[in-house]
Amino acid sequence: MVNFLIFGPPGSGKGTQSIKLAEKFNLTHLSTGDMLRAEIAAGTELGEKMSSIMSKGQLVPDEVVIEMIAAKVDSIKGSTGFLFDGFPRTVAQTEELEAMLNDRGMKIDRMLVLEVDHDELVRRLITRAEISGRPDDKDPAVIENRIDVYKEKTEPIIEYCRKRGIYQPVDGMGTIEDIFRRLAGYMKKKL
Ligand code: B4P
Repeated sequence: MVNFLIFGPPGSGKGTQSIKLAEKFNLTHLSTGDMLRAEIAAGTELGEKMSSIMSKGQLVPDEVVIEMIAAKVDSIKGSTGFLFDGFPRTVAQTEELEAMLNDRGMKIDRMLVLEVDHDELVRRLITRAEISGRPDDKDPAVIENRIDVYKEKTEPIIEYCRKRGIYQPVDGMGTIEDIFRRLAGYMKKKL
């Protein structure tokens, strides 16, 4: 099995590219953002609790996403590899993911980091708000907060992965197809 992290600030194209890459390389796509939004849509108790945190652009507690991911990984049989999208978001989540994968005879093989200019991130999210109606995309102040949270809590994972020799920066500017080709090129080298 080969496991990838797709990484980058809000609006960098993680979700967009993960869907295409998972299909091309026959990987299991796991997005914690999608899982949390599914809980909200289903009106579960967990979803209700997480909804206000997410609409403010904050991170939900580490233990919530770790539990969700572990249950999902264990429920999937016969996968050729996982593509983790939007997870991990903190160094603590990264340590937990590594431990969880190691326990199951796996590891993180590559971290692909989408690099996108600040103004382009904001533009993409504001555009998405018109279609998705996502509360965390509508308000420019919430978008800025999400970018700040990324810098403070999520970006330190890059240094953690760099030390392990699995960090791969990728130019995330340009068309969806151009970026897809770049990412696929790096992934092919590991598969
Ligand atoms: P996510 O669902 O992960 O949302 P995101 O950061 O906005 O990225 P997403 O993948 O959706 O967007 P993309 O860049 O593809 O997280 C949402 C919230 O959930 C978080 O704020 C947090 O509260 C919570 N959460 C999730 N995981 C968590 C965790 N592990 N720990 C704690 N909390 C967690 O795309 C954005 C837009 O740009 C799209 O409309 C797309 O069409 C467009 N786009 C993409 N590429 C483009 C391109 N090249 N050109 C033009 N537009 C493009």
